Amino acid sequence: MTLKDSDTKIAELIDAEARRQESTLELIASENHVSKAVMEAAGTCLTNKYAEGYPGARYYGGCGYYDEIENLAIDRAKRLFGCQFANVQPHSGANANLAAMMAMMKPGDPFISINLASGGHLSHGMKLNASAIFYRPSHYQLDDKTETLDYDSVLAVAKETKPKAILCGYSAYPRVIDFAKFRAIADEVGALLMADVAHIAGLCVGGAHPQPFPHAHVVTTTTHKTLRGPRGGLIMTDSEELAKLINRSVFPGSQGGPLMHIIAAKAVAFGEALKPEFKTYAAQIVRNARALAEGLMAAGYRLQSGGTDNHLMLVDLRAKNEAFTGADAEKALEAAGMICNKNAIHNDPRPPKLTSGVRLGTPALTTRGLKEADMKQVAVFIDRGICAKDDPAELARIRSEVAAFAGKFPMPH
Ligand code: DSN
Repeated sequence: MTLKDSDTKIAELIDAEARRQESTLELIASENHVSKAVMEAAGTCLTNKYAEGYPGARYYGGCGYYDEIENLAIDRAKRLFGCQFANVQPHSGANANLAAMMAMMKPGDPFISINLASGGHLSHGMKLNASAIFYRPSHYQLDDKTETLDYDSVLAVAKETKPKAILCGYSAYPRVIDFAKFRAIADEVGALLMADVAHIAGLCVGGAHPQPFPHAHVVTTTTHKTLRGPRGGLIMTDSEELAKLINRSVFPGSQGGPLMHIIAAKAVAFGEALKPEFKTYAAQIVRNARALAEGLMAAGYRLQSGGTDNHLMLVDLRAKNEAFTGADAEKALEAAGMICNKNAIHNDPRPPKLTSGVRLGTPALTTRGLKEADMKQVAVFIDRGICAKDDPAELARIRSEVAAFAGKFPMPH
């Protein structure tokens, strides 16, 4: 029985969501549109089975095909990132990070990272997260003038706190990360370097951002952002010793049965990312981000750090109008058919629920085939949408123009 026949309500909601995605412009920097092949693999009979354990060492019978699938996913991940070991079982990026921390540290051990408000992730030591409940985070800073990473601050905080691990990799950082510099600091203080490349993974493997290996001891990522796979996590290392600890920390340390349908979809996505076309895609994401950034700056907005080197940008709305908030902009843009999230700007005086900025990214629009000239048009739509925040009629007009524009760019097939 099809979904439509067995559960009309859910089928209708899924159809409505598909129409929403088609008719809007997806600018959330951490989202993407996966291929039909990835989606197909995720929606298969592989969801039926328990496969606790690892290939060749499962706790259930009947896992022969699952071993082959998981081994393919592992091999492809290793080829993509150029490393020796990969664990493809983490259900999410946060799970991957927790397991990586369990492998690197004992409860109570200190580590350093950037805090959430400066572009970090909640699993990098936000006070309510397991990473801060079980470990002891301290934070290095961005340089106030350049609004980019302050490597002197990384070294100073590392020397002061003697961390077991140094975390780099961020959720809202528009510039290149110098993994070699981080490794030199880690070596100087005797810490392990963990790079959470969730946001930039697709750029790293596509040649549009330096790779974290061989510098990082441990690399974690999600699989669904620039990497364009199903929602999930991944942990890698070059160290056999750490690989054993990582495997143990994922299962049985923090997870039970792996989501084998998702692991199959990860394998498909990794296979896609190994193709030459993916390099073209990664380069286009960055070119599109630059074009969007230029369009927005020309319209009077300020970008944190003055621009972008990767897939995302932080737009400081105050340069356009001191009264504009991220919350208002996010709402107005959604009404106008453009989906993004409010985001704090460095040293933002406004609280996290309000903020003075929005975070915009180009991975999803690039998947739909938009190029630089199209991004200039998107910048015009964004500016019009934000400026019309108190004018529902104008927002509705923009919404229909955006839908017509989006219709020119098909979803992946
Ligand atoms: N929540 C994700 C983001 O939007 O950046 C990070 O995992």
